[in-house]
Amino acid sequence: MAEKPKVIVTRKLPDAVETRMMELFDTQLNLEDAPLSQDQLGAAFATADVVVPTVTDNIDAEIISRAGPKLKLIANFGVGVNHIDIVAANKKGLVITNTPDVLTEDTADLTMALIIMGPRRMSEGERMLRAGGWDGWAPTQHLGHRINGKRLGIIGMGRIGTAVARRALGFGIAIHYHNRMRLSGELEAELEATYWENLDQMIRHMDILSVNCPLTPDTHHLLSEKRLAMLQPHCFVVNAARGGIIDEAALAGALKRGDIGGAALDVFENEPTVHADLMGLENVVLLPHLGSATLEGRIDMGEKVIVNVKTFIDGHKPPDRVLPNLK
Ligand code: 8YV
Repeated sequence: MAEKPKVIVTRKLPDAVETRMMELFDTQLNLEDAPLSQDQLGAAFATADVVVPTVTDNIDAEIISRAGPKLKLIANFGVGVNHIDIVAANKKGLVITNTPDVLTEDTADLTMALIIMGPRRMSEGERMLRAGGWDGWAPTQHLGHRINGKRLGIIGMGRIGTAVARRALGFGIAIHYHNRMRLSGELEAELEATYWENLDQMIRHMDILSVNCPLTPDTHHLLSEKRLAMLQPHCFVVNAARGGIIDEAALAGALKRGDIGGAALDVFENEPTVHADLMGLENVVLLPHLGSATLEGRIDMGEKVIVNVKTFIDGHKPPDRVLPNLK
């Protein structure tokens, strides 16, 4: 029997996934779940046939330069690959795969929750109650804003953006979107969606904005200070994609000054650090990157990783290959 490939997994994964990986490959697990230092990550790249990283690993050009002769595949556990220098990996001849589709519905559910929680001031209410500050119902107490009938601008209408639109439509929200590519007429009609080719024009008219695009060099600080200044004063900003798509310091400033209505964020520019000003603001919902955090989703993600590794090792094209966006 051929020797099993050495697969190094950088973080603790669900038991079912780890057990299957142990059966199929010569797998090195991280049972303590301590994030790897850059040195440990470099050592993994030097010795493995396959590395299975997550969003918490910073796979920059330096780490990629340390890849040993055996390393051929980076099978990312997660769909976003902004933490991997794809161009450097491609130059080095490394194949990259990710785990699309299986986390779409969970991430869209969480995004929809943020779309409701922010305007309805839910986490504010919970904080008040837990702090012992609730002295009973009152007609004018803690009033939020209705989401039914409002305009939602979705930035990035891929799998997750579309799944968010489907949910929001069910809540009676008007769907608007900006995307590099326009949806098919059929899908646009189904979602009753309005396409804006120009992002600057769209954001000026929205009541709620939801960021659902990947983080790439092109989308870094897409919601810049200048763009945040274009929003209506009651606009809510929702982000369950990647923190770096919004200029977090500029967002904190706009919120602090009351220039916009509020924000509901599941992701941050320098996780796990959150901008100090955001921490102190009441009209901000802050969640610890829970977008795809369901047991079912994590197991499905692990199964995707296994299929990608197995097909690659067996000499076939892995189903979820990520190619560099060459211009
Ligand atoms: C994952 C995510 O938790 O898959 C992604 O891109 O943002 C998250 O939902 C994480 O990335 C796992 O590596």
